[in-house]
Amino acid sequence: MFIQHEPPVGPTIIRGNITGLPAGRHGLHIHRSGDLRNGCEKIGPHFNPYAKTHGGPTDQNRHVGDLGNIVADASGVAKINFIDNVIDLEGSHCILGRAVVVHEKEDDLGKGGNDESLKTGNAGGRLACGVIGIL
Ligand SMILES: [Cu+2]
Ligand SMILES: [Zn+2]
Repeated sequence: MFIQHEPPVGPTIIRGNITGLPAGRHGLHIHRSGDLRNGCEKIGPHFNPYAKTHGGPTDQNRHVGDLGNIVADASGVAKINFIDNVIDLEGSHCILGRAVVVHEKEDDLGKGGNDESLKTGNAGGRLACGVIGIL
């Protein structure tokens, strides 16, 4: 769930449980498109309307879609409850209709020291994705 009380003003709350994951840290991103006609393959790169490099959620230099990592426990459950100050539910940072993605690996938040780190955080394959819709 993405909750913003007065869009596009103020933080967006991100909350929920994701089950069935391998234990450990997994990158969480908003990718540009919500086209799930071919699984998670056609959703494009990280949502990045300002052509910035990849980063962590609290970095000045980040894609709008960079939400950092979630952590799955030994039973494969990631309990998510945090806020983000960049994504919005209206306006130019609007994430509605785009895809939220859980990655195979940990996101290095742009600090991996290679080109891929500044594009994807070396977060690896896409384990799961979904379109962000309106409740
Ligand atoms: Cu991603
Ligand atoms: Zn990114």
